[in-house]
Amino acid sequence: MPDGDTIGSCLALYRFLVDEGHEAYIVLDDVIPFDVAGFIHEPIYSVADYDVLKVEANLVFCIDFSDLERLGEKRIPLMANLQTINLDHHKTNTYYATINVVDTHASATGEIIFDLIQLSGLPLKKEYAEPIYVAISTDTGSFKYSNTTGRTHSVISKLYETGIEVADINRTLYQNTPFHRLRLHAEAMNHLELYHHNSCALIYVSLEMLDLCHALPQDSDGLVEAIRDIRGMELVVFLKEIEPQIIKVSMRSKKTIDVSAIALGFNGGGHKHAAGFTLNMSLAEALNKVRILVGNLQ
Ligand SMILES: [Mn+2]
Repeated sequence: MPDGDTIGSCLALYRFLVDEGHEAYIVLDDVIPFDVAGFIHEPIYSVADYDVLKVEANLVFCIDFSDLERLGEKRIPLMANLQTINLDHHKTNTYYATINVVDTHASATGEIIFDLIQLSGLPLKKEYAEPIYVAISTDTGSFKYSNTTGRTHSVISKLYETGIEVADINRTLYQNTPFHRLRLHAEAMNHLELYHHNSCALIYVSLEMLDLCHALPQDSDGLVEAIRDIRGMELVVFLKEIEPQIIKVSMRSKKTIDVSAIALGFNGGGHKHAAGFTLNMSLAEALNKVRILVGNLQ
């Protein structure tokens, strides 16, 4: 699912391009998270919608994703005939585009969008600053994670100068939780498994739990971070049943464990403290696999 950085970066770049007289389309084939939905005032096209439009695009910006597989197989041959620009900050980026602007020191892709607008010499407008703030705030966990740098804060201070309403943005992003989400989190917490003197945790959300709590798949967002935040917790592995044989595994670590290295072993990717991969097996089989993985860690 696209996150605040993906959407914020798309919106800022889109608004900038449109203001500069370009015809642009945001193509995003996924569910929009509830916390960022309120910032979108422009049309978002699914891949199917976009195909119907029959636009003769000559340039595609690939925003905030590390490899083409994330797009789904159908898009790769279509993209092969187009000029592509990859704007990303994941260290697992595969440099798949014609031009690759990959800055692994950027806290968020939003920071890279900010740089591009600055480089253009054109004014930074409030309409770009707001989604860039959303991008950076969400990808840094509200400026708490180790990807937050002095530069991140200096970028944010430039965003303030445009007159963005930060308190309002933060209310929309962080004080807006639907009740069924909390119910789902409580249900998952009842099945929490702890390892290595409570320093590693395994948690999962099954399709059955979603049903029970009348929750949506995206309602599991934030659960893995909440477990990570427990005192003494170093690693959290979260399994999410997407379909009966498709299990998405997300990992979060606090200090020393590099979860992107673990994810790469399963053809996944991500950052040192946040990474994931997919297992094509039943939830029960995936749980057993991950129990062994976590149990063997030191
Ligand atoms: Mn990002």
